Amino acid sequence: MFRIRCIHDTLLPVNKRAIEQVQQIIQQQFSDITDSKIREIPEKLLNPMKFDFRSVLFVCDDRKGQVKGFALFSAEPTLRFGFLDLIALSSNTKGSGVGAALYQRIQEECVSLGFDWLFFECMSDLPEDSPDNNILKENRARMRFYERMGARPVVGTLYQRPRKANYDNAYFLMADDLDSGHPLDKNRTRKVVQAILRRKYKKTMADKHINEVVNSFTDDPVQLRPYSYIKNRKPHVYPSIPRDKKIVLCVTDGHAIHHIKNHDYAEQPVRVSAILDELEKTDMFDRMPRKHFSDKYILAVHDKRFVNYFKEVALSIDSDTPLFPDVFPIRKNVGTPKNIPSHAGYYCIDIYSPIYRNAYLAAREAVDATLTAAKSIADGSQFAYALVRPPGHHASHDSFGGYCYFNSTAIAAQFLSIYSKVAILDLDYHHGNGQEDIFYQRDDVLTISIHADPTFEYPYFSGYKEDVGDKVGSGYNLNIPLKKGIGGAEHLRAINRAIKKIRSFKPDVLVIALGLDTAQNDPSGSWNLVADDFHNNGLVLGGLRYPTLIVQEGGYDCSVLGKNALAFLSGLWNGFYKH
Ligand code: Q9C
Ligand code: ZN
Repeated sequence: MFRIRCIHDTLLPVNKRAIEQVQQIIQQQFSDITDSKIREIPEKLLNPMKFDFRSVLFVCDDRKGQVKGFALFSAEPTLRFGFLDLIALSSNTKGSGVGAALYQRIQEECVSLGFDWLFFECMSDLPEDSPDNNILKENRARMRFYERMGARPVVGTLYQRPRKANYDNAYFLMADDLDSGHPLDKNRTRKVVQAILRRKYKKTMADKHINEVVNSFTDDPVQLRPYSYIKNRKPHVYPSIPRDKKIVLCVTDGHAIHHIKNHDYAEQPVRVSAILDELEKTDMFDRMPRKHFSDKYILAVHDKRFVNYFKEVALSIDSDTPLFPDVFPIRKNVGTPKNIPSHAGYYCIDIYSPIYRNAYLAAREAVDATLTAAKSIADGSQFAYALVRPPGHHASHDSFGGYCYFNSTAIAAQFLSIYSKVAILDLDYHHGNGQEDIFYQRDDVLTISIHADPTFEYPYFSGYKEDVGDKVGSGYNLNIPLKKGIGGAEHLRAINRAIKKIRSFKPDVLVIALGLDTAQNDPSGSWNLVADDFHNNGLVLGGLRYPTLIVQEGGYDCSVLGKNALAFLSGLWNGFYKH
């Protein structure tokens, strides 16, 4: 058993003992580090700014306080990079996973500080630099370890030229992009290298030599040596994220009672488990139990008679047969309908949305789950995802349709709008007619929907670009209808248009109605988005840095739902925390 902890102060006896052990390890293993440098370590921690960088010591110790390894790390907030000064294991810990755990802890620290690069030095593994065969073997093992962790040496520069006349080991500058995917921009890297050399070799390198090394960075982007020890770096590992940075996840765990067994009914319970299974492979989510919220939040956006009708009729059905509305009054001045099955068409917009006996209970639960996630946003979470069904965005003030009954997205937006300015962005393949209707005459909630053009796609009668809002709400509804068959690039352009509108509105909170029926091969769509496109969409939206509630809407190809949901959500996370 071991733990990794961060030492900020040198006052606690347990910390004092740990630092002494760290100093001992350095003395034993690094013959070129002077005693006075070693003695500086506690002061570095207490007085971080004195040494230009902010220094942090991570130690790995067991329950008895025996130090198994440590990493001394510095952060440079202006240039936004981390520098790993030293990482070492005590002589009896080798091969125990402690090294990897410490290195990953440093990567996480960098990511949580918003850095996209980590640098450090590592002794050359080239035969010409290590004449002694045993040393060569050690150096190669070390380099293999770093490759496995995702770091490689910078090549094509003079960095590894020996620094001191009496000491001829060559050290590579190692770079780890922390999965940011950012290339090493030449000019920024030059500044980074100058900062590193000035701090590390102030006493031994003349300014002139520092500048020579800096100026030797001529490739743009700066090149890294190809992987030579491992074939392919293992695919992206989602870092273990501290709890306060996880995406809050609230799921309708009782949704499966709403199960319409007609073979062509796409809105099936398995949609939720398909997504959940994929999310659970990562450590990115903090699952939150669903709380119960009063009906008043539903009634704040939905008509009371509609809510009562739906509840009474659904609960009164005692068979397993769904009730498909079949007669729709073309005029609504027919008097108040009675709460009887044959009047279902009064509140319904299409033939796709049966009242099933459990539909009310499931939709009610979707509202609770979505409000639970919304409340966590109000309480300060950055991201919260309501993984719910049935969906809601086709439900308007007094009607249901398109597999939707209560508009959870709108109910949550209304709930949040009490505290803050809310923008809703609907990314479902179909127009978000529900929110449009509910907020159409309001200027305090912006509604945007990107969807397939209603001239050829459901819901046909809404979603046109001319519909911009009404009264004070004029200018606060934006419809972006798009053609059949488009791909990720065109879709991203539409998102960027939406982003412009959102920015000028200056919301406090963003609510995303996340339909995944924009995916390639979705049975109800025609577009061609793949996981990378969902990730890119997430990146730009996360980069907006608004606290963001994501509500699951459509998406019916269960073979890709999970992958695409995770791609979008990790995109949001990366967009916020890594850029
Ligand atoms: N042949 C959501 O994505 N079209 N609803 C049915 C059946 C209705 C989609 C066509 C699409 C409703 C939430
Ligand atoms: Zn849809």
